Amino acid sequence: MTNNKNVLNWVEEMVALCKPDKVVWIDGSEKQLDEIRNLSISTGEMEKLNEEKLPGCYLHRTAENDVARVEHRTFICTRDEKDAGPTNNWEDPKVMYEKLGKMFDGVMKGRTMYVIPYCMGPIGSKLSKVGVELTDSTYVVLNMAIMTRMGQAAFEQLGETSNDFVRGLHSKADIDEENRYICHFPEDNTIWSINSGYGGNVLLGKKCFALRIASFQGKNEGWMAEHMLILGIENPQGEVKYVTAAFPSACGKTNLAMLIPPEVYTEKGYKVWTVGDDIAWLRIGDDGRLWAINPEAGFFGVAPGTNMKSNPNALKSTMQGTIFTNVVHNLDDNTVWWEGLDKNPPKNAVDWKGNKWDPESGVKGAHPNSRFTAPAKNCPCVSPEFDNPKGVPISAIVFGGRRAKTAPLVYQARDWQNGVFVGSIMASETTAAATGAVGVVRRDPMAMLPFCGYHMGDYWKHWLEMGKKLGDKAPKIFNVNWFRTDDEGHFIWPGFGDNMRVLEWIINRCEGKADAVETPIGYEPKAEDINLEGLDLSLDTLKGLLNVDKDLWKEEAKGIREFYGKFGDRLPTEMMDELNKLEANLNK
Ligand code: GTP
Ligand code: SPV
Ligand code: MN
Repeated sequence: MTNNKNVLNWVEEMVALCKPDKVVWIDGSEKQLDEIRNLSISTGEMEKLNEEKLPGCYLHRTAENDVARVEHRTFICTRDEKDAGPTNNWEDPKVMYEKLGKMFDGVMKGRTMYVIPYCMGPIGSKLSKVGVELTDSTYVVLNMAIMTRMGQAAFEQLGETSNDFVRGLHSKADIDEENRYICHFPEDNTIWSINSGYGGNVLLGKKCFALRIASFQGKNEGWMAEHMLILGIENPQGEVKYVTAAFPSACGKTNLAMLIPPEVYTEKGYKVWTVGDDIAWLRIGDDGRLWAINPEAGFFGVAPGTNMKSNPNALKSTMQGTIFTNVVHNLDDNTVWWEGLDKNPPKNAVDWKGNKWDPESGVKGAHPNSRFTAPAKNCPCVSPEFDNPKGVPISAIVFGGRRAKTAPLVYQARDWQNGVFVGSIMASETTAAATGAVGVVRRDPMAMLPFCGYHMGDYWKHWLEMGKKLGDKAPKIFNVNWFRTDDEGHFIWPGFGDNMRVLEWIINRCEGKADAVETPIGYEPKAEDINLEGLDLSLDTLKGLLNVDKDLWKEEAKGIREFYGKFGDRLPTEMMDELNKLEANLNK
C-alpha cells in the first residue's frame, strides 16, 4: 500500500516485536471493512443490530474493568521529566519502552495485526496530519474507520518519503487493569497503549494523537490542538460566525455543537452548523485570523441523556453505520437503549455487562460512559465546511465547565491575556468519562488537564504567544456555565437548545452589537440583553445566574493561587499578574 520506507521499516520492527500470526493492511475499502465486520460478529466482538431499524449498526461491550479513560495510567514520556510538567504522569522513555517492550513481546502470537493508516483532518489539507495505528482489535479498526479518514488516502497524504507520521501501537492483550498503560513519547511521535479496549485509550488518533501529541507539535510548530467543539451560527442574513468551545469530558460539547435553537430563533432563520464536537486544530491563516479544522470524521459521543428532545441531531447521527458501546441491548427488536433515551426501557433486555436486565431493578442498564461512534456525515446539521481544507475562521473561544455554584452563566474576558487566565482557572466536577470519583470539583485548565502533552506552564505561554501573533484579530474569549444548581440540586438554566440565547450575546459582543457590565471577573451581559422570549425563566432568576458571589470568588482565588504554585518558574508572570488583578478587584 505504500513505498514509504519510514512506515515499512517501523511496521517491520513492530511485527518482529509483537509476533502476530498475520498482518493485514487496512485499505479503507467497504469490501475489506465488511470482512472485518463479519469476523467481529463471528468472534463475538460485535453484535449486528436490526438492519431495518439501525442499518449498518453494531453493538459492542467492553470488559467490565475497561469502560473509560484511565488518567492514572496515562503517561507523557519526555526525556526530561520537567517537560511533562506537574499535571502529567511521567516516566523516562527508555524505562517505559523497555517495560512495555517486554509486555508487547509476542503479545500478538495467535492474533492478527491490523495496520491502520489514517489522516486527522481533511485529505489534502495542509493542516492535516497522518498516523498509523497497529492493533490486534477489530473493534479499533471499525471505530477508526468512522472516526478518521482511514485507508489508502492517508498514505497518499503522507507521501513516499515523509517521516512525519505518528506511530501508534496498541494491543488489547489481557485487559489487565494493573498493567494497563497509555504512553506517549512526544519527542518520537509515538504512542504505545496496552491492556485496554476502551475508546479514549485505544482509538489512538483521538485523544492520544489529536490532543496529547498534537498539542506538543503545535507548541513547536506554532499552532494549537484543543479539546474544543467547533460550531457555526448562521443569522437570518445567511452570515455564519464560528465559535469554538472547550468543556471538560461529558460537560456538553457534543450537545452544544449540534444545538437546535429555540423557535424564537428558528422562525427568524437562525441555524447552527456542526464542524466538530470534541477536538479543534487551530492555526493563524494568511489573513491573520485564527482558523480551525476538526481533525476527526466522526463523533464518539456520550449515549446516556441523548434523546429526541436534548439532542435530536446526535440521535439521528446514530441511526446508521454506528457502533454502540456498553449500552442496553433490546432483545425484542434487536435495537439499543440507554438511560435518558425515552421513558420506555425494554423489558426483554441485556445490560452493558451482558447480563439479563430488569429495568425495575434500580440498576442502570447502560454504563454512564456508554458511547456511540457515529459518522459525522450522518449529522443533519453537519457544516458544509466540514471537509474544507482551509477550515473555518473563529470569532469566539468559549470555556466552560460544570460548577454548581461560583461560575456565572456567562462572562467575557477583558482581553486575550485575561482570557488565557480565565481558561487556566477552569474547574469542573469530574464525570464518568474517566475512571475515579464523579462529581468532585477539580482544576481543568482549558479542559486540557488530561490531554496536554507537555508542561502546562509552557502551554499557557504558548497561548499567550498565539495571542500576541493574532493581535487585534484574536477571537474574543468567554466563559459559560450551564450547570448552576438551586438548593435542591436542580439545574437552574434550561441548557441545551436554550444555550443559543447565550451564544447570541457572545456573537453580538464579537460584533460590537451588545453592551456589557464590568464585574470583578470580567464583562457580563445586562440581564435584559439575554433573550428570554418563549422561556419560562424570570429576569430575577437570570440575574441570580449572572451573580458573582465575592466570598465564593475569594475562596476560588485562594484555590487558584495554590494550583498555580505547582508550576514554579514555568508559570508565565502574566498569569500571576492576572490573579493579582482578580484579587484586587474582589477586595475593592
Ligand atoms: P466528551 O465526549 O466526553 O468530551 O463529552 P461532551 O463534552 O461532548 O459532553 P456531551 O455533550 O456528551 O454531554 C454530556 C452530558 O451533559 C450529557 O448527559 C448531557 O445530557 C449533559 N448536558 C449537555 N449539555 C447540557 C446543558 O446545556 N445542560 C445540562 N443540564 N446538561 C447538559
Ligand atoms: C472524553 O473523555 O473527553 C471523550 C471520550 O471525548 S474519550 O475518547 O474516551 O476520551
Ligand atoms: Mn472529549
